[in-house]
Amino acid sequence: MKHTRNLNAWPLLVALLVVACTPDPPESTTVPAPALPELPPAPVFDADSAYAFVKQQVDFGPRVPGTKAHQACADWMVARLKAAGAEVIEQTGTVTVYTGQKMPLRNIIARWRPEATDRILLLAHYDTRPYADKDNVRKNEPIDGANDGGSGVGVLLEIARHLAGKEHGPGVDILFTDVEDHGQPSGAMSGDDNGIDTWALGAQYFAKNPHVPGYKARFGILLDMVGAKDAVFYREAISMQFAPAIVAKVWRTAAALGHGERFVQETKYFVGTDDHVPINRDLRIPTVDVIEFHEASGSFHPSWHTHADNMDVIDRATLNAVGHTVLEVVWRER
Ligand code: AHN
Ligand code: ZN
Repeated sequence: MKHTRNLNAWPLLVALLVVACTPDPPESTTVPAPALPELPPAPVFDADSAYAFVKQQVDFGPRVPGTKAHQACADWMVARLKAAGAEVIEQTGTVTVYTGQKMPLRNIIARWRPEATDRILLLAHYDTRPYADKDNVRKNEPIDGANDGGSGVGVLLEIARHLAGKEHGPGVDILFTDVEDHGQPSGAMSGDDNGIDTWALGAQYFAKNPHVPGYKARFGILLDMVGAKDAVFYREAISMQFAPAIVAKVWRTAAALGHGERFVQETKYFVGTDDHVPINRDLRIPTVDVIEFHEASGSFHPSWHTHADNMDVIDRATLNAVGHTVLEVVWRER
C-alpha cells in the first residue's frame, strides 16, 4: 500500500469535518421575549372633572351617616357610577360607633366586567366626620370634609368615567366605604392604640361580609386625603408591611409620570389605622393607602378634622397627580 497522504492536509480535513458535522446555528442565540400585545394607552384623567365631583359632594352638606345630605350624596354617587356603566351593589347594615350609638351603614360597590375573576380594587371613604374635634371653634359642628372624604371620592368618580372603556386585563371594582370617620377622638397619630378599631367601620364590615363570598383582587389602592394643595405622599408604613410590592408599583408609576416629587420614596409615618387595614388583614388583598403626610405639622394636613377642611384647600394639581397615577397603574395591568 502506497502512502500518498500528505500530512499537511490533516488540519484542513479536520476543519471540513467539523463544519460538516455542526448543525446550522440558529439565527440568533438569544431567545426573544414573546411579543406581548401592546396595551392601549390610559385615558386622560380630567382634574377639572375630579374637582367638580369634590365640590358637588361638599355642596350636599356634611355627609354624616344618618343625615339627609349623606343619603342624597350617596344616591348621587350611585347614579354617577351607573352612568359610567357600572353594576352597583349596595351593602346596608347597622354598626355601633364608639359612643355605643347605632349608625346606619351604606357601602357602595361598583363593578365593571363583573364576570372577570381577576380584579383590582379601588376604594375611598365618603362619609365625613360629624364634628371638628381638632378645631378651636365650633368643635361640635360637622365639617365640610372636602379633603377628608370628598377628595378620594372625587378622584375615583373621575376614574370611573373611563372604566367602561377598559376591555383588557383585570376587571375593576370601586368601593366607597361608609362610617370611616366616626372613630374615637384623638385615636389618630397620637401614639396610643386606644380605640383604633372604632375607625373604618364600613371597611371592617365589608371585609367581614364581602359582596361576593371569598372576594379576591390582585391588589387594592385606597385614596384618603388626596386633594390638598402641595400634598406629598410618603410610602405609608402599614402599606409597607402588608403590600410593599404594590407600594413599589404605585410609587414607581407616579415617578415615571413625573409625579416623583409628590410620591416620595420614603416611609415617614404610621397612620394608626385606615380602611386598608381590614382589607389587608381580613381579605388578604394587598392594599396600599395613598394618604397625605404633612411635613410641617408632622401629622395630617393642618385642616384635618377642622372647619378648614373645605374647598379652599383643594387643588386640581394634587387631584391630577393622584388620579393620573392610579389610572395609569390600572391600565398597565394585563
Ligand atoms: C385614625 O384616625 C386612627 N386614622 C386615620 C383614619 C382617617 C381619619 N382618615 C381620615 N380620617
Ligand atoms: Zn377623618
